[in-house]
Parts: sequence; structure tokens; C-alpha cells
Amino acid sequence: MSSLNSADQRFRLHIKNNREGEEVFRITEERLNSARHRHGDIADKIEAWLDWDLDHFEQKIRDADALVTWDLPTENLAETAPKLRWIHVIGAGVEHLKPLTWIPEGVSLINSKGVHAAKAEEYAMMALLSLNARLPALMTHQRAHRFESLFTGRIAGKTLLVVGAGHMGEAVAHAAQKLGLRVIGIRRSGEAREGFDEMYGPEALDQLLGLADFVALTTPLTPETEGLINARRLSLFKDGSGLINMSRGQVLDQEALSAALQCGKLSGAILDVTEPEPLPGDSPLWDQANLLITPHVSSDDLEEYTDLVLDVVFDNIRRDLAGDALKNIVDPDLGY
Ligand code: OXD
Repeated sequence: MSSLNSADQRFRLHIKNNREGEEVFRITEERLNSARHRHGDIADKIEAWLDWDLDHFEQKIRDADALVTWDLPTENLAETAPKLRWIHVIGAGVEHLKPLTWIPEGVSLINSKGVHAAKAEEYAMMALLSLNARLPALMTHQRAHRFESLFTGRIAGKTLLVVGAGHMGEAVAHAAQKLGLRVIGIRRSGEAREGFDEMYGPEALDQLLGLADFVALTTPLTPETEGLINARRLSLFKDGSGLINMSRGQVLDQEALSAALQCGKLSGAILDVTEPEPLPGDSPLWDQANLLITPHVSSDDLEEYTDLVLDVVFDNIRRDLAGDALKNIVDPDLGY
């Protein structure tokens, strides 16, 4: 990666917002200024440009050292953005930019992993308690005007399997530990991670599914995880267990999930992500008994999301100015 060539040269940051995008992801002048205040030590070294859609993209990206965005025109990037050193994506998943073969040599792709943790932990706590209380089934009964008492035991002492023990998986594990669950994790490396009582590699998945009262999906979407939880794997789940998907809709076979809910193999499920998104109004999933759907809101904090993203961006500018390694770099081969 090239570096800024003179000590007094300012770091040029191009920020591209999407007008169509949700407010929670918008970086406004006000948010930018408050990030400058929080990072006063480097504030006057940064020249930031706030753009909307592609209004001034070509003209301004020419001089940019870094770009903050959700998406971008990737064609000929080396020519349109000759000084670009890194691109920060306002999200954890970067599958919308794949294949990552367009990334010019010397440019790093950076994601927002980690900024979702606090909100994801709260959502996971809500989801685990809801599944344990059979809330999806109770809501199904309510809609059918059925007063049917479903008694359940306490959640403490039950077992959660977290598939994908990255930042979000760790947040889910923390929620579960606070509720007194035993937490088992699966991650590519199989290495231990804080918040987990046990950790295994992906080869253990089939065996572990039958041990868990709850399974939470928090893995990135990659060729290895696409369709991971299919009909065969759902048949390995413990009878009456519950499923939470906070990963990506494509990780789970939704038809197979519906079948598992219909036959009572699973007692309930909570999906924060679906395939496709938005889920069309005529999808049968909306009416599936014992299923609760939230529209991809589990981990993006309305008040703080962009502040947290900007903290990662400013921290990386600080690192870049000092010649230190950047954080949250995406491995283009792994795709996360
Ligand atoms: C993300 C998400 O990728 O919210 O950031 O799903």
C-alpha cells in the first residue's frame, strides 16, 4: 500500500451515502462533526467529502485516500481512484460486492465488524428468551384466537450452539452466558473464543446439532456456508429445539425450515434475515406457524450505528497516518 507522501498533506476521505438507504446508515454532516470531536487528535488532518449516491463520485474519488460506502462502481477503479488506499464498507457482510476480484492491487477492503456487538447481544437475549418461552407459537395461537397455555422450563442450564463464532457470534454467546446457558461454538479455525464454553471446527457441526436446545446462525455468507442448514441438517436438530438466524437468509433452506416447524421437529424459529430481502408480501413464510420474522434489524443501533462505524474509520485513519496496520481488513479469499 502506498502512503501519504508529506507530513502536512491532509487525508482525503470520500463518504458516499445512498439516498434510498435507511436513515440508520446515513452519515450526515452532524455525525461527521461529532466524530471529529471524538477524534480531536487527528481531526484537522482530515479533509472529508460527503457525497450522495454518485452525484460527485467520479470527480471527488480521484483524489481520495479512502472511501466510506455501502456500494460503489467497481469497474476500472484503479483508473478512477488512483490514490485510493482503502474502502470501508458500512456493514459487516460484503457479499453484495463479491466476487472481490475488482479490488485494485494495494487497496484494502475493510468492513464494520464489531460495531454490531452491543445491539446484537440484546437481540440475541430477546430471541433466546422468546424461543424458550415459546413466544412464536403463542403468537401463532393469538392470531388464531386460541387460549392455549404452553408451559416451559427456565432457560438457565440449556445449551446453545452458535454457528459462526466471529464478532456477532461472540455477542450472542455473551447474551447466552448472561442467561445461564452452556454455549458451544463452531468456527472455521476451531480456536477458543471468549464467551464460549466449548469451540469446535466446522466438521463437528452434524454431531453438535443434536445436543443444542437452541441453534443461532451468525456465520458470514460464503460458498461454504450457503445452504449450510438444509433439510438433512434440520433433521439432526434436537426434537423441539429452536433456531435463530442473524446471519444471511441464504445460509438456511427456508422451505426445509417451514417443514421442520410444521412437523414439530423445531418448536420455534426467529429469522432476522431472509432470502430474498425484502421478503415479498406473498411469501408463505409470513404465515408460517411458530415463526417470528424481524426485517434485518437485529444489530444496527438506530442512535449509534454510524457513530460506531465512523469510530472504526477514524481509528484506521489514525493508524494509516502513523503507518500502522489497519483493522477489520477483509480477506478477499475468505470473503469476510
Ligand atoms: C451487516 C448487517 O452486514 O447488518 O452489517 O447484516
